[in-house]
Amino acid sequence: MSEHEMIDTQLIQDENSKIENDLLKDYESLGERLERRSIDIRTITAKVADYAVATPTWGVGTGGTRFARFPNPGEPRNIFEKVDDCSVIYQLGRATPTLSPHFPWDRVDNPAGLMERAASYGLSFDAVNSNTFQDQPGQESYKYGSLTHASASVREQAVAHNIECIELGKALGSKALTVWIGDGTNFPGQQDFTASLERYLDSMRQVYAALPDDWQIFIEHKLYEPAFYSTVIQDWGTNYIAATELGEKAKCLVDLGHHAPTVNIEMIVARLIQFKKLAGFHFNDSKYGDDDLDSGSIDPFQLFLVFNELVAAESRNAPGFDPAYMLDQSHNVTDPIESLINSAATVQGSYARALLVDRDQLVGYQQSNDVLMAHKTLKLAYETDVAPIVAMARMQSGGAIDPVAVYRKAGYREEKARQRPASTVGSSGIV
Ligand SMILES: [Mn+2]
Repeated sequence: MSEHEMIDTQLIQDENSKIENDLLKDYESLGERLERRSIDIRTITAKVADYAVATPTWGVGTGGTRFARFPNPGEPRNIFEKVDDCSVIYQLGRATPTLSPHFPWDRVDNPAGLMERAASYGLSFDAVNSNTFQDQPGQESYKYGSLTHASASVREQAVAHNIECIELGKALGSKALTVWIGDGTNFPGQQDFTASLERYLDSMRQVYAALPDDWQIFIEHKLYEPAFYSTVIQDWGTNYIAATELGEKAKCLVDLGHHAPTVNIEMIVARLIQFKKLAGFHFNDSKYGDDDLDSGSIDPFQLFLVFNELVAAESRNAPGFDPAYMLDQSHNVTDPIESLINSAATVQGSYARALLVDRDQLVGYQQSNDVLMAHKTLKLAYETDVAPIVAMARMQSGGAIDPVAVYRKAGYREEKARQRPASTVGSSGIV
């Protein structure tokens, strides 16, 4: 357990005690129904309790759109305050023991002090993220690209930033660098497709060479935005090619919002697992063009189908299968702490549902081409209400049965609104 907590633990216990009996009844009832399907609810609960997803430090700031940003009161003003907010998400929800920092936003002179602050809450650091999609004061501009820029000096600057991120990450105990670039074009003819990818590979080979032995590099693709005609690392195919060209330590990161509409993401996940190139996930959801809506808020069935592939890989001990799980969301109209608590629970719930799939039965139906029953096998798991399992896992781990209700009752946001006067400079969330 951590040394200190942002939310009064007595409040959590008091609130839990009011609804604990209801939870026990729901849990027992679900346990009986699962027993009829030869599933032990306690085994599932233990797995769900062990499941963890990283919180993005940028996620606790208010996001925005290209039109405007409407800041929440009490926004964190620096990485230490972001860590404080992330600790609330972890304390109440118990699903998020790691943080994924973003540089240069989260750069500190004293990484040991930052680690200490995080550790005091029981938190540690996951993959670090570089940023070459935004200009920093006194630097050459990334307006026309970064790792793929036509100018060698801009590429060198972008490579150096990524190598610096590895150094900063080492000091924080991270083991992976996630690289997403905004590079691409808005006009046909603006750049040569082949030359820009070749420049990307040359730059990334230099970053790759700086990786410690026990580190990995996660490549994140994105179909479009900020570039609107072409993106250099636009899809999982180019991502896979780049990861294969670079070597074993390079893998492909799947951000759920970075695909064309209607793309079968779960199938991409299966392919990457099969060829040992799945780095992990940035969980979020998407309806049209936005890639940072709350996980499972738009298409929870898709999230379940992704987890169905993950659990299938886990149950057959797929070689090299060890994905990193992270949330990557931007919260424009909700309290980011509430959204992240809720999203982490949604992701856990999708994992729980996927654990309920009767895999032997599924294989049998697939072998005999019983299409309807194969589909119904998945649907039975998906349609099971797993909320009592997720709540029980949370309570047994010391969290709140109803974390959002406790968060509101604790008055954390109101307290921070008083302690953190609104900043007039910059923004602390992705826009
Ligand atoms: Mn992402």
